[in-house]
Amino acid sequence: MPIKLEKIDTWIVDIPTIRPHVLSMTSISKQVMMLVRISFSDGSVGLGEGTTIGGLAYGDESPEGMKLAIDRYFAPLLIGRDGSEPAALMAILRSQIVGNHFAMHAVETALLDAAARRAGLPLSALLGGARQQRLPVLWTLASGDTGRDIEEAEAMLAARRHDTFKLKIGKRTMPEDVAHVAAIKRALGDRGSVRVDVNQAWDRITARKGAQMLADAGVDLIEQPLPRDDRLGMARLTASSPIAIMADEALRGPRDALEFVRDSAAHAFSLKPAQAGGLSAARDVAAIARAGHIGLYGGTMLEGGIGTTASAHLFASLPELEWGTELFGPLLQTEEILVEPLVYRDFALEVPTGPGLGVELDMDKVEHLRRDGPSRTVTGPSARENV
Ligand code: MUC
Ligand code: MG
Repeated sequence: MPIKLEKIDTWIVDIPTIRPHVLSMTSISKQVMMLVRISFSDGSVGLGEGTTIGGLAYGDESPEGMKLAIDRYFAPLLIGRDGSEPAALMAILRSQIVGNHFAMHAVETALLDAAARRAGLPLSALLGGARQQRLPVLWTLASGDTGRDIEEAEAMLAARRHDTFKLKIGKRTMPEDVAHVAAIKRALGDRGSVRVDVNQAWDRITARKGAQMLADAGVDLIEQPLPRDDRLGMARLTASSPIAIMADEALRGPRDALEFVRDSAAHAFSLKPAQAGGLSAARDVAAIARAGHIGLYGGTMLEGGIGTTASAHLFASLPELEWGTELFGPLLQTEEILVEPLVYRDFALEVPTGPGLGVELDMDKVEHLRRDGPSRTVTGPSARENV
């Protein structure tokens, strides 16, 4: 019997971060999530999330734009249809809607979550099955202050939460940034591995010099040093750099992945399901990376619990993640919106094993935090500890 897709709810939720998070293009002190809930005639529901960084500063879609796109354009294409075949519904959306990768990802996650819950299987089972139940997770040091970053890294090491650190650079001059990174790497020594994310801020000559200086400072990898449209620059840097070059913002789906492989324009890919256009598109990116001998890294858009869990199911199903993951988004937020928080222990995230995503939204919390909700006062436990 067909299971009718009856209703799509979307909410925007604002959650402050535990400290300012400074990237080359913007600084954030709150994270804005667009949450989706899809309800079906058999009583089943599925959850999804579309989250980006700094409104429109990072990518082409904003949370408000995603909500509008889903309410106004996605929902009429889906409501009333048989909801039991997520791939068929996604094909309808993709035939009628151009781009909108983050919104597509949120809706596909909700469709797959509901299908997996109905089947009584974890979402990873619909993606081929989990190969691992614990994903290594790094932490991003991005306070903008060297001393504070070192203190933060020491606290994470002491708590056995993270031993790999990504430093956000690109806001200051390259030599200032390298001095900042080198000071942190010196303080951590062999206890912590360090990599950097330039978020597109360098030009070719700066990147060439910077790669050598960062290699000398003991850094392992440079993420998206050049503008996202400079693939030739990335290819030249990949050929000359003494340390690994990773593509992030430049990868917006399987086609970009294929061209990066063709042009040898990266040593590693940051796999981001939202940027790719959904979990199935991201799985295609991963397959292309493997075929092209490109290392994989499980990236994040600093999503909350729903988006982070969706990525975790995909990443857990991949044969290899040479560069680990950065699925720490919920830990950067001061409020927990899941009934049971995700478990981070011994430098890893434990992938939920229950049906679907295996996590539930705390709807009281969502009601309090949602932008158009009845009240914006939060009463539950707040102010997440730093570690
Ligand atoms: C990015 O560019 O990778 C992921 C981790 C983090 O600190 O920022 C994001 C975005
Ligand atoms: Mg990045």
